[in-house]
Amino acid sequence: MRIVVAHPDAATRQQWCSEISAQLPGATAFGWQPGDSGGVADYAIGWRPGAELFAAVRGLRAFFSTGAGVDNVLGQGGLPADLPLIRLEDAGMAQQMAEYCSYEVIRLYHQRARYEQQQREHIWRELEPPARAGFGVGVMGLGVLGAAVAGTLAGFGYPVRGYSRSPRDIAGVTCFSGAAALPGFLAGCRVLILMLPLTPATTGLVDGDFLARLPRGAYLVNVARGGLVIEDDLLAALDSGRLAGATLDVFGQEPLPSGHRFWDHPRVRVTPHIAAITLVAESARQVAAKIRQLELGEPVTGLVDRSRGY
Ligand code: NDP
Ligand code: OXD
Repeated sequence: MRIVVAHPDAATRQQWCSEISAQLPGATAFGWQPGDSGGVADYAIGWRPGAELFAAVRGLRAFFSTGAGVDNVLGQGGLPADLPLIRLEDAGMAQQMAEYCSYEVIRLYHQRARYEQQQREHIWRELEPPARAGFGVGVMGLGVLGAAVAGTLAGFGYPVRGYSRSPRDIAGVTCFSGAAALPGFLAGCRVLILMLPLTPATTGLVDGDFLARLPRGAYLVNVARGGLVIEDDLLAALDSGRLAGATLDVFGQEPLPSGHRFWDHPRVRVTPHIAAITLVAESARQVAAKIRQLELGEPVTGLVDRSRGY
């Protein structure tokens, strides 16, 4: 069996080849980048593969995304319409995501930015904590990662609400679904965490009208994809103080250009798309297990529904 790894970073490509070879003895794993000749392979694994891969490599039976999101694969074009596209499911990302989001929520609830300011000014003053019952935390997207984030925050005792396309049931989480429920969901979000995939239906969803439905002084955490948000509308809401702040891990353009206003905005916290990084060893174990199932003719989970885009 031949497995091609198409990842833009050479070291990551190499790591995937080693881990997959260790998991599937007998298989030949080889790296590919644009400009390389292709040949024949049974499976491809990659991130932003580009149309050139699919023109160069023949015989593919499935493509495995090295991320949970597949917009980077679908958005590039060239993926044959009948080639199964399989994404990572958790593979160590749910815990990271739950920790990243909990850190932001707990920091806000405990007013750590104000205490840090007080320290700079040598002020010793206890601040009144917000009423917990009024501190609604909304998680938009209740899939593998969103459900873990919502469940973890509910475990901390926050009033957590979640929103998804189809109805979900998560212990301790008030679940909303469908477009008609969106205004009611947003109205109760003191903090809104975006955990949606980037699809035709979610691109640009978070615009001025959407943000205006959040309570005044709400806080946005985007750990999903930058393309969900109309950046100018977000900046306007932050400038006016309608939104108290935003923690942004993902952006329309990555790396975030050095001149972008987000970098220095006093109400914005920026991280470089690290909310949940791909753990190669764990992910390769998951991909190898699915390859073994496919080889046996068994169905696998994580198959992307191309009509939905996730
Ligand atoms: P899943 O596919 O498991 O979950 C997606 C969720 O979003 C589902 O609950 C789905 O609803 C919901 N959804 C999709 N479209 C809509 C819509 N139009 N309206 C309402 N709800 C919708 O994805 P994961 O949880 O595994 O990952 C989520 C995203 O996180 C990824 O797509 C990726 O973009 C991002 N990500 C970011 C990382 C980072 O480091 N910043 C790392 C990893 C992932 P339903 O339940 O009805 O299907
Ligand atoms: C992913 C990501 O989709 O890293 O896994 O963003």
